[in-house]
Amino acid sequence: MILVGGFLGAGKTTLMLSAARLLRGIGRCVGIVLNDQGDELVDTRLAEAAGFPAQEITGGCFCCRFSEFVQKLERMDQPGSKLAPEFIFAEPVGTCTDLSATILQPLKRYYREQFRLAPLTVLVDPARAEELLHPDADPLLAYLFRKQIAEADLVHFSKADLYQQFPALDGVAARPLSAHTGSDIQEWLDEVLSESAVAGSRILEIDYASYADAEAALGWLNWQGELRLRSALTPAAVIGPLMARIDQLLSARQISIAHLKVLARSANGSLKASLCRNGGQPWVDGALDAPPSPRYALTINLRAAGAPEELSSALDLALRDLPGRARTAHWESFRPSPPVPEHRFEDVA
Ligand SMILES: Nc1nc2c(ncn2[C@@H]2O[C@H](COP(=O)(O)OP(=O)(O)OP(=O)(O)O)[C@@H](O)[C@H]2O)c(=O)[nH]1
Ligand SMILES: [Mg+2]
Repeated sequence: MILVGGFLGAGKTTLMLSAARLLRGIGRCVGIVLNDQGDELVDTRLAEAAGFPAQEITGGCFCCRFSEFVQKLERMDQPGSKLAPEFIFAEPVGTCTDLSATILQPLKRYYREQFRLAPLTVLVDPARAEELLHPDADPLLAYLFRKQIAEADLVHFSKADLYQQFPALDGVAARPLSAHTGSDIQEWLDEVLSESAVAGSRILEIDYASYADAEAALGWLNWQGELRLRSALTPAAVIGPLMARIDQLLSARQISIAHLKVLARSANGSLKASLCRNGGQPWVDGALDAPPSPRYALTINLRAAGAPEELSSALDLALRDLPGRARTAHWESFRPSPPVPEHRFEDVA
C-alpha cells in the first residue's frame, strides 16, 4: 500500500496514475483508493477512466474512517475477485496530516499479515511551498503544510518540469520529480517499493485544535449534474469558460482557489481541467480533440479559502452563464469538520 500525501493540488493523483501505468506496463495489477470529505470525486472518475480498479472513502478522511479504509483495501484484495491488485495506491485528502500515527501505525500493528507498507511520500508543489512558507502566509494553512512535510518518510517536489529552483523546506531533503514528463517516477517507485524502505518512521507532535482550524479554513464544494446545451460544444469549450467564470467570481470576492477540478464527460469522450490558483492557466487532461456534444455529465470539485455559501453562490452564477441548462444531481458545500481519528499511536509501531 503506497500512501501519497501532500497539500491540495500537489499532484498526488497525477503521480499515482503515472506510477500505476508504469506498473501495469510490466504486467502488475494495481488498484487505487481515493478519499474526500464529500461525495462525487473527479479523481475517482479519472482513475476509473484510466482503467484501474478504484475505491473511494467519502464523507471523511482515511484516519476518521479507518475501518472503512481497511475494508476497501481488503475488498480490493479478495482472492478470486477481479479486483486483486498487488499494489494499492492511496490518496488521502489534501488537507490531511498525522497519517503516520493514524493510518500507518495501526496498519503495521493490526494488519501486518495483510499489507506491506511503502514509506509515506509527501508531494510538495514548489510554488505552493513558496507561498505557504512565506511569513505572510495564512498561519493555519502554513501550520498544516509544515506538519505534512514533517511527518513524511519521503518528500518530493512535484511539477519539476516547471521549475529550475526549489525552496528550502526546513532542513528536509526533497528531490524533484515530474509526473508530466515522467522524470524520476521510476526512481521514486523503486525507492518506495524497495525491501529496505521504512513506512511511518516518525510520529508528529500536533495540536488537533489547530489542525481542525486549518482544515476548516477552506470551503469545500462538490457538484455533479447534467448539462444540456442549446447547441453542441466541445468539452474544452464548456470547461474553459466555466472555469474562467468561477475563477473570476471567486477572485472578485478575494477568495483564493486551492484546487478547482472540472470533469466533463460525453459519449464523445471526456476532459478534465484543473486550476490550482486564481488567474492561473488550467491544466487539461483527456480528449482535447473530442467532437462537440450537446450533453455532458459534469463533476466539479472546488476547495477555496472562502465560506461554503460564497463558493455555492459563485458556482450557481457560473452555471447559469453556461449556454444551456445545468441540472443538479448532487451539490454539497461545507467546511470540513474536526478530524477524529479512529486510532492514534503515540509511538512508532
Ligand atoms: N506541470 C506539471 N503539472 C502537474 C504535474 N503533476 C500534476 N500536475 C498538475 O497539477 C494539477 C493538480 O494535480 P493533481 O494530481 O490533481 O493534484 P492532487 O494533489 O491530487 O490534488 P487534490 O486531489 O485536490 O488534493 C493538475 O492540473 C495536474 O495536471 C507535473 O509533474 N507537472
Ligand atoms: Mg487528487
